[in-house]
Amino acid sequence: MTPAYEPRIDRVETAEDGGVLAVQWSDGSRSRYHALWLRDNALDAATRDPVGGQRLITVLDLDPDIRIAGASVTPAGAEVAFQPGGHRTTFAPAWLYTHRYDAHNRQGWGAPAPWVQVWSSGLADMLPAIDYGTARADKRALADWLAAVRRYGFATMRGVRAEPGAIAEVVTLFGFVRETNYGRIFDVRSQVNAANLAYTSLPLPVHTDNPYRNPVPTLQLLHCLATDAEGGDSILVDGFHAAQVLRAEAATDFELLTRYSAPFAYRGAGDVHLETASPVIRLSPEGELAGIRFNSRSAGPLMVPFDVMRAYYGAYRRFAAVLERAVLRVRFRMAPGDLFIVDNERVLHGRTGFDGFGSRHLQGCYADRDGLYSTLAVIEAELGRAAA
Ligand code: NM2
Ligand code: OGA
Ligand code: ZN
Repeated sequence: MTPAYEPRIDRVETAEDGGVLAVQWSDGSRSRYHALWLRDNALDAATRDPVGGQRLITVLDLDPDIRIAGASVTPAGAEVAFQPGGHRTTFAPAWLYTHRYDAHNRQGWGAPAPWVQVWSSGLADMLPAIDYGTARADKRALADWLAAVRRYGFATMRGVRAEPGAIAEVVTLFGFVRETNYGRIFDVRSQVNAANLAYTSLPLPVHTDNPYRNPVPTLQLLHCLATDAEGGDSILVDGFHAAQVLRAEAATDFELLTRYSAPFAYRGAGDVHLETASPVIRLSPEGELAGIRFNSRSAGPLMVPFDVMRAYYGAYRRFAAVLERAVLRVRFRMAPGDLFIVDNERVLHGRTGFDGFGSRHLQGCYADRDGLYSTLAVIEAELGRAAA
């Protein structure tokens, strides 16, 4: 972790007739803030509920022409007085620095969030891992593991009792199980007349789960209870890395996959009919790489414009080929008691086929990423640690 800059304010000035506050930082950088934005984001008890921190005012309470009548540096930070209304409030330097929005470290178009670290097959030698007992007993170790999920989009765990239901206890370390039509937890093993190809012994090319669901489950866990069967190795690919490779090699293909929605559908054994659509590569409105949705088994008929269809298939095929590259994939074999968790909007998972006569039994479940990030932030704050 790079040592964090401890923000100090050298000087404040008003500009644009009081419409803007300019802050000169001790590291030489400078950030501008609008008076309207500052008034809206005041952190005092008249603006935010001191207990829960929720905002007490609405945008309609703000004078759109509000101005800064005066500003100065005090030991507590930047003190600002507004007109009309005469409201006076102080912004702590760390808060102002964290929330500076004046052209700073914006990643390039199509790049992931700054905390994301993309990976390739080399990660196989250093898979993020923790022992279940350690995760329960040691908050620091748990925080490191959760931070690995945020950074790499996956992590492994050992020593989870190879018993049905144990996977749900793992989820209580950071959040809640997300129940679906497959149940709270589901058994992944070879069955006759399987309603889902996951419940056969067929190989599963890398995919994200439940692409036909909106909202899509953002985390998936798989826990191994038994593996006597030949085959059935696990495969993981960083979809964000694959997207970056695609962008570097064929920018127009990357763009095509971000520009159109791809439909996905699943009709189970008569009892479900789920469908939705999402781009295969999803960008935020700011152009940040936000999600991957890829699953051949559940892809619906594409409905891109006629003149785009051929090019879209070209892009889709090229991305599928990138996802199959050996240099991008990590392959490992789960043993009973092993578990892995993936960010289901980033890291694709798959398996090699296995001998249907042996016994291979996994249990899986879904959960939500926002809850995991929340738990991580709370533990980091408890430990007095900056976000890793
Ligand atoms: N299972 C394992 O999303 C999918 O259709 C992949 C999901 C059946 C819950 C399999
Ligand atoms: C799944 C899946 C992988 C495996 O159940 O969604 O992809 O190893 N399973 O069986
Ligand atoms: Zn799956």
